[in-house]
This record gives sequence, C-alpha cells and structure tokens, in this order.
Amino acid sequence: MNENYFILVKQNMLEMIKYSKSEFNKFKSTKNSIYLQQAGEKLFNSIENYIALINKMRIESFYEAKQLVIKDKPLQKLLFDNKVNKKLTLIVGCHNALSAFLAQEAGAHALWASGYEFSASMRLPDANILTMSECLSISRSFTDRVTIPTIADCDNGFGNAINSIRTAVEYQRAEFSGICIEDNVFPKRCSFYESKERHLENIDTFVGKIKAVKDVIRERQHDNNFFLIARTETLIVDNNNINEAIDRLLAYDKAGADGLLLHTKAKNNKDLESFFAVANEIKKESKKYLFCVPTTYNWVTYEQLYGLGFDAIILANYGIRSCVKAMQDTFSKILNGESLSKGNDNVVPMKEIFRIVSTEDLRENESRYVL
Ligand code: SPV
Ligand code: MG
Repeated sequence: MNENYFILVKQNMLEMIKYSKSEFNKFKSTKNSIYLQQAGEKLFNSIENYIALINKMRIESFYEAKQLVIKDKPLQKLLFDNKVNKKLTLIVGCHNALSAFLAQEAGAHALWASGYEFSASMRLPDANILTMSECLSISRSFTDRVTIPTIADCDNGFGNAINSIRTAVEYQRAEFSGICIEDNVFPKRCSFYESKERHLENIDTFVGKIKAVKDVIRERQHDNNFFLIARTETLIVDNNNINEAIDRLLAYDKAGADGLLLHTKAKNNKDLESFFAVANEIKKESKKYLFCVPTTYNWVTYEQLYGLGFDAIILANYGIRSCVKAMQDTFSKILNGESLSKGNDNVVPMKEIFRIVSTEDLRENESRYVL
C-alpha cells in the first residue's frame, strides 16, 4: 500500500493508469517512453492520494494534460471537448462527397464512411464484397471535400491481422482520423441481415488485430494520433450473451483500442436490456470512449444515450436510405405523370447544386487562370 504510484495520462484516452514503480520503469524502458514524455508523468506516494486525486480531478484536471497531446488531432479533440462539455458526439454515415458535405452542413460533428452505404450505392450487399482499396478510394474522394473528421468503417479489417495492418497503414496514409474494426469473421455479413448461424472471430484473434493496428500506427507515426474503434457484434450473434460482450470489450480496451463500439439489432425495450447492461458495466470498468449505432432502437433519445454513458453515436445508413426514398418517389412521379414537372416538388433548384459544388470557385478560377 505504501508503494509509490505513478499516474500516466495516456494519449487518446480519458484515462489515468496506475503503475507500480517496477511496472512503470518497465514501461518507460520500452519504445513507449516517447508517449510518456509527451503525456507527462506524476508521482504519488500512496494509493489513497491517487484515488483522492482521481475522484477530485475526474474531467477538468485531465483537460490541460490532454490539451498537450490532442493538438492537431481533430477527432480526439472533438471527442474530448464534447466530453468536457457534456455533449454527445454525433457522427453521420455517408457514402460520397455530396452526402458527406450535406451531413457536415446540417451539423454533423464527424463522418462515418459507411460500409453499408458504400455497398448499397454500388448495389452490392454489405458482406465484404467491396475490397479495402475500393472502400479507401470511395472514402478518399470525400475526406478532402469536408472539414470535419472522418472515421472509416473498415469491417473486419478486410481479413486477418496482416490485412488489418495494411488497412490501417493505408487509411492513416490517406489522413483519415481513424478506423473502426469489428469482430466479425471474414467475410462479414451486415449486422442486420438474416443469415445462417453467425460466428465471431475468436477473442484472441481479434485482440491480435487490435494490437497489430496500434503497433503499426505507433511505429509509423510516433505520436499515435490515429484513432482505433473496436466493435463487438456479440449481441448481434446472441442478445443474451451479456458476459461475453463485456469480456470482449474489456479485452479490446486492454489491447489498446481508443474507442469501443457496442452494436445491437434490438428493436424493442425488452431486447435493449442486455445492451444497457453491457454499456453500464463497460462504463464502470473502462475509460475509453463508448460508441453505439442506434439504427434499430431509434426511438431512444440522444439525451438518454448520453445518460447511459455513450460518448458518441453513429447515425448510420439514414443518408443512403433517404436518397432511396426520395429517388423512388421522384422517378415514379416523373415516369408515371404526363410531364417532368410532376417531380418538381421533389427536387432542389439547379442553383442549389451549383452552390454545393461551388461553381463560383470555378468561375473565379476560370477568369484567373484559363487565359
Ligand atoms: C455501416 O454503416 O456500415 C455500419 C453500421 O457498420 S450498421 O450498418 O448499422 O451496422
Ligand atoms: Mg459497416
């Protein structure tokens, strides 16, 4: 009990970790020491002081320390600032530059480059049919057309740990804010498809993927600003498997994930009980940012989700589904009516598209450079 304790404010995490002196020295002597120096370190002379400090400081006191390490890290800064301001982070699913821009304009805090939406826009099932490079190329086409951070939905890393390493490297090279990987086996099936019996990747196998991604990013970047979300599909496979969902998320946390995503396809309050039980336990045991995707339990309010401990929610697939509904309606009206004008109430004026694609910039550039 009288042993010295060191507090380490780890990057990317709203977390303080207790190290005994020997553990701390071991940690310090590894290549991780660079992060330690950046994050700062502090010595405490008793566990009681440490606990008192944790209780007293909770959020506010982390702020300064975090500010040192989250400069130039838009996603981490966003999550952290929202947490401090007790705000839920709203991440919107998109499938191209247009939907990304519209989401940003409507007030999205960040974007989700959605596998579901990419697949649907190619008229393919969301089942690992699109390759990593196809997904990367679609999402790259919009990350520089918006200013908010983009998280790429990378399914299961597009293969095993080795494939996940390349996935992480390529997305990091393309300057994404981070990626999300899920514990579905390859080839995955969309969480909402009725399909044959589902199996998750072995927990150790998935932990291996998380470590592989974190290690390669750390080695490449030195400052580790690429955010990794680990997502479990446990409740999708079996809604009663609360313990496994907890074990998995805690193992993913320990393996180094920066955020944890708990998915469910629960469609009623009864089925949601497992989801809430897992979230509640994870909030007690982990300090990582907690994410969810409320597609099927969409009546639960944002305030309730925040109250349940979620830091960020992914508003997935509403973009593509609203496009489909709008196009079905418009096409049916213009093909079944006597003139094109039957669709007029469904469409924006052409000048709205001109505004979105910045024809003004085009005109200015033409007058300047096209001589
Ligand atoms: C996606 O948008 O591709 C997702 C979220 O993974 S969901 O489809 O809701 O599972
Ligand atoms: Mg997906």
